[in-house]
Amino acid sequence: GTIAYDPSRTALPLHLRAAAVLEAGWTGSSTVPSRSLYPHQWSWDSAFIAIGLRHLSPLRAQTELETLLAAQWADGRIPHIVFNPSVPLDAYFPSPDFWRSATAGRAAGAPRTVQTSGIVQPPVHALAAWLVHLADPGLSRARGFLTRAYPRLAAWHRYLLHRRDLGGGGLVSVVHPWEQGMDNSPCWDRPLSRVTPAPARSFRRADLDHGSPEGRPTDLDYGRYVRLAADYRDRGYADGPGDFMVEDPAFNALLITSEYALARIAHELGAAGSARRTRAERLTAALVERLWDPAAGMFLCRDVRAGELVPERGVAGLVPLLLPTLPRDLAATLVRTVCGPHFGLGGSTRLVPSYDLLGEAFDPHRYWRGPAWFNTSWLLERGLRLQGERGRADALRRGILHTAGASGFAEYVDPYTAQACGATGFGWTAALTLDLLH
Ligand code: 9YW
Repeated sequence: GTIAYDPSRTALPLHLRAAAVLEAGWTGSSTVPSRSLYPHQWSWDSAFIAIGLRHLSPLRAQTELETLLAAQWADGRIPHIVFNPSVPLDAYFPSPDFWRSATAGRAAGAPRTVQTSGIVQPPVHALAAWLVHLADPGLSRARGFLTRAYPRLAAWHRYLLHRRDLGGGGLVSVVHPWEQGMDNSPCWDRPLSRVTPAPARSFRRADLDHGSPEGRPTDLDYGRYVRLAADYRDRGYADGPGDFMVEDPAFNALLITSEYALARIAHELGAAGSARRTRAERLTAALVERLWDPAAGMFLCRDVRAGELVPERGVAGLVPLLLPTLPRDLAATLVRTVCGPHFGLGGSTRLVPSYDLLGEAFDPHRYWRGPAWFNTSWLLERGLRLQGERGRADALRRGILHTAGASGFAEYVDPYTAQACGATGFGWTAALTLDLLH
């Protein structure tokens, strides 16, 4: 084959290499997660990418979020993919002709001018908008960035809190593993086992053209993903009880973190943020009440259909370290769990694995079933710092920067050897590297 010039692998300083990755992924209005594997705009990728992009170009970072927000549905949902019309249909599955947002999503208020998926991803956006604003408040005010973003972000949170409280306990449920963002985490195995897979021959996976099968979800997983998404679509993307409903600790902790950011945004715009802060505290209490597992020493997922916690330790259960009103003893327990045998931070691992090192389903190379990812490590770095764990946060920061550079900004890495897996030149890996360098 040909040897392509790959700026992510040269001897340039880390920040220039990271900047080159983001430059290569910029389409003119947003950034692709990966040119090969993910050639459209992804919702939580864009939030993380904007957080890094703000250090290179605050204007581009604002534009990244504005492009995503422009695809918001009238019911408030922010779709997990905004499709690029100039990319061939068969470059990614499921493509726009699967989701049929403009027709199937009409009642839910899907946009007419742009094609999107109909599910969502974790709400990192208000946090991203606030951090982007802080990078250049003068430009942000001059462009009315927050004035325009605020009502959309508020409607997004309203959608989640009012349409997605399927468990009735105040927390948000995801209705598809793709919504939580950790597609094939072992945490979904049990709730997914109730879903009848769509026949393998009824769809064609495009991911296997680019990624190696051992590092990707299985065909059986995909059959279930397709079935769940098609059923949701065929119900007109209306929200209500379904086969798969899970309250996830990372999704909800990110909503709470973004609710605090919305309080700050409201204050910047001259409104009161106190009601949002009170709500964030109430949600934190609900998270503890519904998802904390004292025996595991961490948060677990709640399978709403079965009415029980899922006995699997995923990295999502550590993300509530981000929450400022987490009870002290729980925060201390979480820190012990991150550094203990199940996640190994500072011992056997330098980045945090996506799943329990001692879990039965652990696989160091298969996507969200063990490999370490950079967005979750970035969130935990922030969480450790917030909880006053400066030494551990500094060590994790060094681990992220070293591994990102050495792996060519990999999508994910083997948590023990740091060997690169999936795509290289990956958007949020480069963006969050830039953020940690600042
Ligand atoms: C897929 C884009 C997305 C991420 C998800 C990740 C993966 C899409 O890629 O999902 O085809 O599997 O799991 O979190 O947003 O980077």
